[in-house]
Amino acid sequence: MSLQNLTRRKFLAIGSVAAGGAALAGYLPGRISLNPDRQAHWPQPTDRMVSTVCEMCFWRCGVQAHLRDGQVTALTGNPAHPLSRGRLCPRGAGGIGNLYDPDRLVKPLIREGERGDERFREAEWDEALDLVADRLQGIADQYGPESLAMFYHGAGGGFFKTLLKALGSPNSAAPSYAQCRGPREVGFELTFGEGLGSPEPLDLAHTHALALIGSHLGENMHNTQVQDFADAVDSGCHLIVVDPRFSVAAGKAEHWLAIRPGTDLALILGWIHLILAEGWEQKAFLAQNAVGLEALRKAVAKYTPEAVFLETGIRSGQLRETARLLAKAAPHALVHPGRHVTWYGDDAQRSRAIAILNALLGNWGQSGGIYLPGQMELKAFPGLPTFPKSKNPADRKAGQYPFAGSVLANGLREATLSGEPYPIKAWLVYGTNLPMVLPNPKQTEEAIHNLDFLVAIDTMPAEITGWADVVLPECTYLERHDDLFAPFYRQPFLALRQPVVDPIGDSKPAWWMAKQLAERMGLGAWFPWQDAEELIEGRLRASGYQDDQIDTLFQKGALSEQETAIYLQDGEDYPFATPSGKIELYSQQLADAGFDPVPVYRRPEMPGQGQFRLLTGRAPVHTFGRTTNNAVLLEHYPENEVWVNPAALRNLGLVNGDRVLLKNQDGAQTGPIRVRATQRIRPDSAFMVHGFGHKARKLRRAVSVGGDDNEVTTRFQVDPLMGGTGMNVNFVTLEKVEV
Ligand code: MGD
Ligand code: SF4
Repeated sequence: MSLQNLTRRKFLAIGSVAAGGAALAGYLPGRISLNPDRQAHWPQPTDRMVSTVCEMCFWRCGVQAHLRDGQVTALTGNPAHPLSRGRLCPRGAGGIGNLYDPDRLVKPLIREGERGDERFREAEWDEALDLVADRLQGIADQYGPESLAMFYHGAGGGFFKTLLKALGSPNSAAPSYAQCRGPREVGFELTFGEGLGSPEPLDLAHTHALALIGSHLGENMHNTQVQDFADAVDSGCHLIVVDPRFSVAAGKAEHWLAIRPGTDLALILGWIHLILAEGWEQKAFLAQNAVGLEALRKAVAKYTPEAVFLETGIRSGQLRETARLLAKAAPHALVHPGRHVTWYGDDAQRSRAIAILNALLGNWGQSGGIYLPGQMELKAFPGLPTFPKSKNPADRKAGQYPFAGSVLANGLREATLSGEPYPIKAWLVYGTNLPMVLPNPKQTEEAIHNLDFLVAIDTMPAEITGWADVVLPECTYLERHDDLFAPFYRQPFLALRQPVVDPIGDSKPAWWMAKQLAERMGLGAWFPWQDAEELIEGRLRASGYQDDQIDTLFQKGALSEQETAIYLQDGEDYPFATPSGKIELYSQQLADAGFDPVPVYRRPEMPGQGQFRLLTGRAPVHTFGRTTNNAVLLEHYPENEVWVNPAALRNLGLVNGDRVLLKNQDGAQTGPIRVRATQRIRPDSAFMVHGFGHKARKLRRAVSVGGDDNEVTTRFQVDPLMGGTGMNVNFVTLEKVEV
């Protein structure tokens, strides 16, 4: 593939298509009256502006909300916020569609029918909160506080996590760990002594050679990262894309490696072998900073180009050429660590191999490599009591998954099913749609049947709310405060989410709900502030910020410092937080725990005759299932499709546009989904965007639109190091649906 001209403007052009909520006018709920003239929604210099933080995904860019007559007419990027730099991605600009979604939850709901029937009556807050507090307290008294578990995704989850910890339960889990980036964190921790976090400290804009291994930047849209990526491509970075699918990024690449799915670890070990065999590694850097080079060399000797070709289908010439490109550009070269990496169950070891490869390129603390981020000071609210001692989390047996760094959502489900190591009797579910998130959705349903009580806190009547006993309606991110954000980043900053408009209906913010419940349960000491503003100001003052800085934060939405020393000086020592104090190319920790000290590739099961391996990904205008009822965004990507190679389709008598059911190896199936015949995918794989195919009837725009990959994700491979769920291990066949 030759390098194609990709300008930053073109790459981000899609942002302006959805920008400004211009497409919204036709979809507003009756209670909101906006000017039906679409042009009235374009940003105007006379608009009143309020700065806040986006929550359309978890990158958390700075937003400026444009207000006219008390209504949000447009959302644009906040120039004072280091993550948005004045720009939003399409989802950020389309957030207005979430705010004014007529299907939103606006009243507390109490179940009337069977669980899962989606039949509720509306209730006042006092009744709903009394009921929730009463049931949670009763269950904690009967089975112990650890019998309460929480699943969360998003900023407000922290308030409920505090509530559970105050009660004495350690069982709070975010699926963004074991179903997403957990293995990557573990692979990097084992190698460099620290994980990457979010936003990842990757100096993409300055890299001279970049390898993306299944990272579909541009489709997977994290605003700043895509801006940096576009800059790198603009400045002539050598781009290598490893993907069974010709992704958007592959379209810009110098080398597209259309790998056989499941064999990436063989490829990475092959690159490591070649770099070492040719002496292309950064010798001085490794001599100063790494241990285990000789053991690594020995362990990877078998991954010769010929052996790698047999597994991956990547020709030895291309393997050599791409290894050479990376090595020649080192240390300003980067192998992207990915984000959603739960694929095959060997994910922590694959991530560790990526970490090792980066170490050989010597890019730690280097321009165009992995930079050293800083963080602004942010102390806790003064005078909070310490949490009571609790049992160990219920998500694993003693000694299982020894490198897990967080509670496993799948583990809590398992404990709810088995009652081991102790019973889990109630779930609080905040902002995560478990039926579409945890693999093997039947198990989630069974676990819910085992519960005495389930409370869901959501903005939308998503699937999980249909299973709840009580639904508490949260207002959207544009109508509430959340706690402050102070991430690690190249330019340390603090950011503030604050309300732009009043909450619609009777919806309330998470901080208010958690405080109300805590006070009813005698746990008010952990919520000593009157409201979120007092919490925020208390933390800022405790951290030593002055009036003028606090004013700036409230006015501009962000307070930042100058970029700190993000690169190492020549020869500077770095204190790696591993047991040896060095980068561990060979891991004694892993050897001692009975795992491979250097990653070893093992061939995964391959699809049988007539089967396709199901691969999933993202669309630039959607975030999982949370945006697939958003009218603005649906206008740009209305429905997912299943990508299949035309050669494979011909054998099945199917053509482009046919509707099919995907059936998997266990007999599970999706709803009807349209076929997209495309040469851009290998004949052994099928690809679809995750987050469609909703079943919740009250999501009126999203219900039955497209297919839900999770319905055919009945199988998953658990990572033995850390308990993540590899989900790319399901095989599907296609069955035509007559329309
Ligand atoms: P979302 O689908 O974005 O994330 O999965 P989830 O954690 O479920 O949103 C979930 C819920 O949050 C929705 O019900 C939405 O209405 C609600 N919500 C939106 N905004 C708010 C808010 O402000 N407050 C509250 N209280 N609720 C809100 C993501 C997870 O799924 C992740 S991170 C990954 S990477 C995995 N991806 C994945 C996959 O690709 N395929 C399959 N099969 N499973 C997956 N599971 C994982
Ligand atoms: Fe919002 Fe897009 Fe930024 Fe995510 S990347 S926070 S959706 S603007």
